[in-house]
Amino acid sequence: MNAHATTTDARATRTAAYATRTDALATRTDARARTTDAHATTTRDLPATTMRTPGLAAEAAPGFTLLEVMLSAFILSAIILMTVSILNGGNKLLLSVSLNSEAEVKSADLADQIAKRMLNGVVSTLRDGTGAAFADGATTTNGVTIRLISGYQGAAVLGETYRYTLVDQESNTSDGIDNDGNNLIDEKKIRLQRWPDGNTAAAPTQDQKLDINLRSLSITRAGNVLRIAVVVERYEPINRVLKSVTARSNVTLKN
Ligand SMILES: [Ca+2]
Ligand SMILES: [Ca+2]
Repeated sequence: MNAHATTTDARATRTAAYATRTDALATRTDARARTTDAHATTTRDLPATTMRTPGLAAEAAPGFTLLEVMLSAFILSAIILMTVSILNGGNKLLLSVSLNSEAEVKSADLADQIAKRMLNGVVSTLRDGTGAAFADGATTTNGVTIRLISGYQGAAVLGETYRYTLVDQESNTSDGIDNDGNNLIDEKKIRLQRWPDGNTAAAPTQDQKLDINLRSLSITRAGNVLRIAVVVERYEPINRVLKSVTARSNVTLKN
């Protein structure tokens, strides 16, 4: 009976010990639970600071507003228009300068051609384009006739005669059309005739129209100086405004 009681006491002691271990386990579980709570508290506290970053991303996510897109498109269009306008203006200017130079070169070339011819020798005869007198101080618009002295045969003067006259280039000389497409209005041309002597009633040995379109020719005699001016016309390529270019060249006669 005592042995049994002792065994029962021992069992009770083990039960008590087990209960104690269970309590300890419960205590550790509680402690772990508190730690978890503390961790949970910390974790819950974190979003209070870190949530602000996702908050900013959430604000940027919707992208540009319609107004912003329209404003950007307007600004871009304005820039493109300005660029095209500047480039176009540059092209107009370049084309205008190029054609202006071309007209000036052609008209100056003709004036120089007449001038150089007169410089070739001493003049024995100087008249206008019709063969009429060309007095000092006078201006002729129909042309000029000049005979250059190349030598003498007894009392006779030798030398070729040149005549430059302003003639119609084609049938309609007032329509302002560039018919031959060389950028110059073709209404008038310079006709060059050449005779081996002073007999301008005879057939010339040379009769041609010089390759330039003119509006007018003007030659003024001032002493032994001839002031030659030729005028060419053309339309501006872009705005179609009629433009006139005048080239002047002076030649001093040897006599
Ligand atoms: Ca014409
Ligand atoms: Ca022409």
